[in-house]
Formats: sequence, structure tokens, C-alpha cells
Amino acid sequence: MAAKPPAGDPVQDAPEVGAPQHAAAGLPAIAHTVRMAQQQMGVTRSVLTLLRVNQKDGFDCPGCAWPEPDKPHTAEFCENGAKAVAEEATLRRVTPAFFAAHPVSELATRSGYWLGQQGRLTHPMYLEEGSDTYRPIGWDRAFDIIAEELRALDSPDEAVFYTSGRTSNEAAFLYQLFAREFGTNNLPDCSNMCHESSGSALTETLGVGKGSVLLDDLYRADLIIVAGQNPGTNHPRMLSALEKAKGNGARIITVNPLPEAGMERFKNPQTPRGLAGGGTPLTDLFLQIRIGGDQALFRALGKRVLEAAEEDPGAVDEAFVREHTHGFEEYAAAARAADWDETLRATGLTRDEIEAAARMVLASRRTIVCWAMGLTQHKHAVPTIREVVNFLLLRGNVGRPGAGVCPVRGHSNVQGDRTMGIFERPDPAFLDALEREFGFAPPREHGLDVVRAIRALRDGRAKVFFAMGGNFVAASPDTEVTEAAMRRARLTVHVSTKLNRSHVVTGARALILPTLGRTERDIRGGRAQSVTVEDSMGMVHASRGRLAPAGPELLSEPAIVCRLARRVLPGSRTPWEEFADDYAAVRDRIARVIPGFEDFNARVAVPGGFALPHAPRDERRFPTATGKANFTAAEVEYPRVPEGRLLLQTLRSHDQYNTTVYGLDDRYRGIKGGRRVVLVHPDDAAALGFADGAYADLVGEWTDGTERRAPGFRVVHYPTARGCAAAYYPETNVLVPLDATADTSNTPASKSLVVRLEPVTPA
Ligand SMILES: Nc1nc2c(c(=O)[nH]1)N[C@H]1C(S)=C(S)[C@@H](COP(=O)(O)OP(=O)(O)OC[C@H]3O[C@@H](n4cnc5c(=O)[nH]c(N)nc54)[C@H](O)[C@@H]3O)O[C@H]1N2
Ligand SMILES: Nc1nc2c(c(=O)[nH]1)N[C@H]1C(S)=C(S)[C@@H](COP(=O)(O)OP(=O)(O)OC[C@H]3O[C@@H](n4cnc5c(=O)[nH]c(N)nc54)[C@H](O)[C@@H]3O)O[C@H]1N2
Ligand SMILES: [Mo]
Repeated sequence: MAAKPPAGDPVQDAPEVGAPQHAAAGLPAIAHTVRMAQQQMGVTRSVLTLLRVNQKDGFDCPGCAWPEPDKPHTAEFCENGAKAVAEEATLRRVTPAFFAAHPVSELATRSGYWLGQQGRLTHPMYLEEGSDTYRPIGWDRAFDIIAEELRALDSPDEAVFYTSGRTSNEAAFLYQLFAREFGTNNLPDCSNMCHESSGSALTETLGVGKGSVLLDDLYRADLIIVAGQNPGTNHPRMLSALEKAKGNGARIITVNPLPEAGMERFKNPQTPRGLAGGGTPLTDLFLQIRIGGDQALFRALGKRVLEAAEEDPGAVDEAFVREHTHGFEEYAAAARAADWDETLRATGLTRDEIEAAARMVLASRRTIVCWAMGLTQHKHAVPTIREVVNFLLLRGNVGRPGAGVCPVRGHSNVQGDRTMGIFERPDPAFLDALEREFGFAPPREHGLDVVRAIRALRDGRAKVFFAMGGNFVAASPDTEVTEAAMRRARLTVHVSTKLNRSHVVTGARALILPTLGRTERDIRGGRAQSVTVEDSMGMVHASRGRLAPAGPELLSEPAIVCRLARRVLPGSRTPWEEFADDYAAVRDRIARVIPGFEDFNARVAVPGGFALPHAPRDERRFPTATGKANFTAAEVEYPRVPEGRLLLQTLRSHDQYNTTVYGLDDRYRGIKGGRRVVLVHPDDAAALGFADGAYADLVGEWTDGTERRAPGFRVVHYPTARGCAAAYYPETNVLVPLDATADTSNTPASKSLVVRLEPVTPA
């Protein structure tokens, strides 16, 4: 077996491995922040910029969707928020001269890390059919090309309009309006790959596809269960909230196949104890679950609650169940029948561990469950999240203080984009409201989500792909299939801040449209404009950039949509010119179309913004088909893995933001200088014959007999759950079959892939 990466390894990757850490943040986090920020922005700009993050008169952090506390610290400090800011506020530039020197065929051989490190895009660029080099192009000409290709389509449904979750409410509202006036609901978004399973499960069971807790509820909870989430890396500010909750007496159960440092101990860099002392231990009980075992776990906890109610009727909140829920009997029968042997097989836990968790559940009057991608990206993700709801409903833990469901969103405005109508299956009431307000007949047929859009491109049923942000080619599953699908398009267009893989795997013609980031001043109609965003808890607030734009050619996202709309829809009665220059006018329309936004401009002017209404949280009203909160009684599912195979999850390192790689380290997991690593339990690795430091290809085995290969990974002996493995995304997206998706939500099942390791022999 090779001791070094095999020759021809596509990425310059030489991981060094040390011991995983047991605490997050502290002084090293500050040191890393300062270094990364200065490399990208220089000293003065770093200080000025970082002081503005998440302040009431500043910009919303382009990092995650975790809410701001009422009184943010002067520097509401977060290492990974700072990296996201530095990535955007960098002083490096990708100019027309850069493109002249680097043909597309060359850029296509570069790693995503290298592409992103080149800096901010400064000019609209055009790749002519048959050409290998992007050339600068004027905005008007760029819009002409898009209009030309859109008009040449046989049907508006041959166009796809993708959105990534950084887009502001105003831009998102205009964008979906444009797509629908053009005539299609083909509005896939990153949510389709992210929390769609949460939205599907919560809409069906509670009537609202969003979380039901506010920050204050976390501070009041007795018990917080964090399942399938790594907040130390992906939502670092959540650790401060958990620390505060613990200070108020909450207990925490962590459910994860990996022991994540951030959930073990938090060294709050804002407190002396966090900087110098040992920090705060967060997790009281760690359940090291097998990948995909969560539905079985929550079913077993429900079973224990029902059994406890036989002695203590108070164990089940009977009044709540009677008054507010539907389907209890059927669920209770299924839960009582849950089989312990199967539960232990599915979860990989011991009976004692589950009993310990059940005691904590029964001792808690107010319980919250938080989750992220560890629950949403499985074949049975939707029934898993429905099971979380069952578990909470039993003890009346929805719609009262200190209790509820808390799906923790990813992108900073992914929740707001959906509220604004970025959805391929829009609610008819929303379309009715658009029709009334703008006087056109919106299309009613459902559009394409991410996976269906890829199939449509692959099969030639979609011909124009337009992306409002994101990196579709790298973020999507089945990289080879997706790239081939993209290359079949007539035209691909990306509104972007940074160079990425999606700019170099293109349709016959391609455009890059450079746009402003969150941190930048947006002057339109002679005035500094602000935009709004909605965080993971349904709080809406304003965001205003302060930095000089990365270049004079950049246009804001709202302005791009408005100019495009006017060019494509010359007869449209929508006042696109007015909207482009006055975002408050857009907000006035949002206020008239979307419930909860009444008086939008006035309410968002208040520092801190406002909370959107949430019927289950505010009034225990459940706008579901039954008018009640629905228990569901699905069969318990869990992944079955053949002998000699592992179940692979694809996850994030500490130095990346989705497809944007900031650096090659994963500090908390003890990995340095490389990303092609696969974490395997030492006993599994030994049984398979892989020493720590050996190299292997990851070979995915899909149910239809096809295989997919990701070459050259260093095997790292790591304390993950038995039978499980972990490796970083997007390098492993090549292993995710396009058809491997969650039932109902159609989210790629990128957290449960059956793989075998094949030894790599030195070249
Ligand atoms: N710095 C930074 N911040 C980010 C992002 C980023 O890339 N970088 N991405 C943003 C986005 S879009 C999102 S969606 C979020 C993602 O936030 P997370 O969901 O925290 O992201 P992942 O790295 O995918 O981590 C998944 C976690 O679930 C665990 N897990 C995997 N499978 C299972 C399972 O079957 N059961 C259980 N119980 N646990 C499991 C993994 O071990 C891991 O701890 O973060 C957002 N914030
Ligand atoms: N295997 C695997 N695949 C996954 C996941 C996984 O866990 N495993 N996670 C999935 C998840 S949760 C998500 S959310 C998706 C992410 O999918 P995407 O949202 O499509 O991907 P990002 O990497 O976040 O997009 C980065 C690009 O966005 C652009 N950008 C950044 N800021 C702005 C801005 O303000 N405006 C505009 N217009 N552009 C901007 C930059 O050009 C940058 O290169 O990936 C999914 N894919
Ligand atoms: Mo996400």
C-alpha cells in the first residue's frame, strides 16, 4: 500500500494527521481569523470590516443563518464568519487580463481552492461558442445574449433559474417574479440539496416548514438535543447560545457518528474563562450513532415515553395530544411495537445509552431538537424528521416557550429566499397574490428541483441554465453526470462574486455576471440601498454593506434581474426600472404579496428587525391538512451495508464554505494540509486491511449495479461510529448517484453512501 499520494493525484494534497481536538474556539480561533483576514484584506480593512459584521447598522454575515443575539458584542466574533467575510472582501481580483491569460480548458484542470483564491470577479465576461477564452463584454450585450437564447426556446420550461442562499429577499423576490413572468416555475435552489427534507416533514406535520423556536427559547430549554450537526464549524455562534443555555441549567444530548470538538467543549473567545481557562463543557450525553440511525433512536425514545406514561400519566402531555394532534393512536401502536434488537442494530448504540437519554427526556419539561445535514441528507430523511416531530409532540414540546423544532439552516438567507417564492412547487395562494399584484397569470405547473433540472439538462429538455449565485456544478451530486449535463446547455449564466468550477464547465455559450457582495456599498438611484434577510429563526432584518465595491463594473443582484427582465420582457407591466433603483419599492410589493410582511419598510427600519409569524409557535395553530399537528407512523428504516463495505458521509471541513475552500486544514479533527482523507474507525480499517496513512480509492456501489470512483484518499484512523466513514464534499460528490435521493424531498442522499475501499499501489 502506498505511503504517499499516488502519482497523478489531481489535487496537490498531502494531508498530515494529528490527534483530534476536544474543544472549539479559544485563542487559536482568533489567531487564525486574524491571519486569514489579513492575507485577503490587509490590516486596516480587516479591522474595519470585521467590526461591522452582524451589527445593527452593519451587514449580515454572509456565513451561516444562525440568528444574532439582541445585544451583539462589538465584534460578534466567529472564526468562520470572519473567513466568509474575508473571502468576499478580499483585495485580490480576477480581471479580463486574468481570463486572457488562462483559457477555460486550463482553468478546468485547476482545483476549486485555486479558482476561489484568485479573487473577486470584476467584469462581465463572455465565452463565445467554440472559443476557449472568456472575453469582456458590456452589460447590454450580455443581456441581449440571454434574451436571444431565452426567446429561442420552444417553451419557457426549457430554462432553469437556480438560486443559492445568499441572495437577499429583494433580489430573490424580483428573480422569482421575472422567472414566473417569463413563464416557468423552474426555480431550483440550494435548499433542494440542504433542508428540503426538513421543510417537507415540518409542512406535513406542523403546517409550517420552518423552525418553531427563537433564541430565547434555547435559553429557556431544559434539554437540547443536537442531532446531525457540527456547529463548532458550521454555526460557531450557536455555541455561545448553547453555553448560555447551559448556564441557565439546560442539559445537552449530542447525536452524531463523530465526536465533534465544538460540541465537547466551547472556549468562548468573548470571555476571559474561554480565552484562558478550560472553557465550558457542552455535551452531557454523547450518543455516537451509526449513520442513518436517527429515526430508530427517536422512535425508541418515543416508546420509552409511552411506557413511562403507563406509571406516570404526566409523561405524555395528554391534553395537548387530545386537543392539538392527529394520528396519535396509530403512532403509539407503532412506537410501542418498536423492537429493541432492531433499534440497537440501526443505531449502533447500547440499550443503556438509550435509557440514559430517555431519563433525560423524561426529566425535561422543555425540550428542543436542533438538526442539520446529518438528518436531512438520507433516503429516509423525511420520515426521520417526522419522527423528531412525533417525539416532541408526545410531551407537548411544540408551541410553548423553551421547546420546539430547530432545523438550523445553512446559507445566510436560504430561508428568506424560500419565503420570497424561490420554490419550484409554489403555494397556489402565493401565485394568486402575485397575479393580483402584478396582473399576469403565473404558471401553475410545478417546476424542476435541482436533481430534476440536472436530468432535464442531461436529456436536452432544458437548454438555458441561469444561476443567481452558488456553484451548481460542484455542489450537485454525480459530478460527471452533472458536468456532462451542463455542457449540453445552449447557454449557462452565472451571477457570481468569485470564480468557481461552474464558470469553467459551461454550455455552448457562457456568461459570468459579476455582482456585489453583502459587505459592499450598493448605491442605486443616487442613494445607498439596503437589503433584508431572514435568519434560521424567522427574524427579518436589514443589511447594508459599507465597503467600496470590488470594481466599478459590478451590478447589484436586484439591478441585474431588473435589467434582464426589461430586456427579455419588453411588454411587462412591472416597473423594473423603478425597482432597480429603489429597493424600498420592492419591499412595498413584498408587503402586499407575502403574509407576515405587512408594513415591511417601517418594521425593518427598527434595529434588529422583526419576527415573522409562525402559527404553531405563536398560537399552537397547525395549518396542516387535518388542521392539527400530525403524528405519523412510518416504518423504521436504516441503511443496510453489505459485508466489507462502509457507509460514507460527505461533510464539511473547518476550512471551507460549501464548495469554497478557504484552506487545507481541518483543525478540530487534527488534519492539516490536505483534503483527500477518509476517516474510518481503527477496527474497521484494520479489518479491511488499511493501516493509518495508507491510500485508497473510494468506490461507491449503487443499487443499480453501477460504480463510481473517487481516487487517492489517505486513510485516517478516527474515532467515528463503527461501520461508518467520512470524507469531504465536494471532492466526493462524484460518488453520489443522481438517483440516490430522499423520498418526498428529493434531496441527494449525500450522507449515506455505500462504499468499499480499494488499496492504491504506488505508480
Ligand atoms: N464554516 C462553514 N459554515 C457553514 C457551511 C460551511 O460549509 N462552512 N455551510 C452552511 C450550510 S449551506 C449548511 S447546510 C450548514 C451545514 O451544517 P452541518 O449540517 O453541521 O454540516 P456538515 O459538515 O454536513 O455536518 C453534518 C454533521 O452531521 C453528522 N452526521 C452525518 N450523518 C449523520 C447521521 O446519520 N446521523 C447523525 N445524528 N449525524 C450525522 C456529521 O458527523 C456532522 O457532524 O452549515 C452552514 N454553515
Ligand atoms: N456531497 C455533498 N454535497 C452537498 C452537500 C453535502 O453536505 N454533501 N451540501 C449541500 C448543501 S447543504 C448546499 S446548501 C449546497 C451549496 O450549494 P451552492 O449554494 O450552490 O454552493 P456554494 O459553494 O455555497 O456557492 C459558492 C459560490 O457562490 C458565489 N457567491 C458567494 N456570495 C455570493 C453573493 O453574494 N452573490 C452571488 N450572486 N454569488 C455569490 C461565489 O461565486 C461562490 O463561488 O451544496 C450541497 N451539496
Ligand atoms: Mo446548505
